[in-house]
Amino acid sequence: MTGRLKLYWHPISGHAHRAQLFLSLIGAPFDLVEVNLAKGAHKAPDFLQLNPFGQVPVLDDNGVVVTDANAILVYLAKKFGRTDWLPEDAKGAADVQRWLSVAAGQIAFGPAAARLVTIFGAAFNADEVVKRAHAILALLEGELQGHDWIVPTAKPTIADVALYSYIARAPEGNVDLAGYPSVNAWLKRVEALPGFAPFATTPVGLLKAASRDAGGRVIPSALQEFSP
Ligand SMILES: N[C@@H](CCC(=O)N[C@@H](CS)C(=O)NCC(=O)O)C(=O)O
Repeated sequence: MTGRLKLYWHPISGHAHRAQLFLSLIGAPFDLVEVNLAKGAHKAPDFLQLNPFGQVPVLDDNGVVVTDANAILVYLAKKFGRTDWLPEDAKGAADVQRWLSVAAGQIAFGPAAARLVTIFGAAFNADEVVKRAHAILALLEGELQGHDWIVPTAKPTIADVALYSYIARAPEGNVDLAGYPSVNAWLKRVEALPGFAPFATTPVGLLKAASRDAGGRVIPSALQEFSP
């Protein structure tokens, strides 16, 4: 008998949400294990044994440990035979991988970095990361015109899952999504998928007053939560 999957996670991590979202979309039985980033639990020896990078998310599948959000998506799609989310043919797989690279590249260094500035006061040049965020959003806006999903197929793929969390919360990093109607329509399509798991909102950046969270948990003050 095997136990449930365990996802080491933190509520305001977009990378962790990416993994949680996919687990939820495919209906895999899992438990969340909150890693206390504020107290440095991700740098403690027992966690570093799981992930030497000292980062969430980490998936533990009965002793099979998978680190890195995109690697977790691939693992889960393969493990559960979900070729609908990750095609097996050469071109289909390459089309998905292309966007996983964007999630780990332009998204991480654009909207995700902009959010790190407003939530944690990260030492990035705010104007530069916001500019990068708009560059990738403009590209995505073009790609999504006339298509439901980022790989233009009839159904979503793990590429959509990989891109969702940090784009949805881009306003928290002072990245205004108003000029991107196709991106907004795509966000809504993802949020309407059966099994969708909302990502907590943090009232910072453009979300200081408002909170568009599709029913997610609101973290009243991430900064407060992260003070000792
Ligand atoms: N490449 C990793 C990046 C994960 C990552 O940046 N996680 C952040 C939370 S969003 C983290 O744990 N940061 C703590 C640290 O780097 O010390 C992935 O895709 O999982």
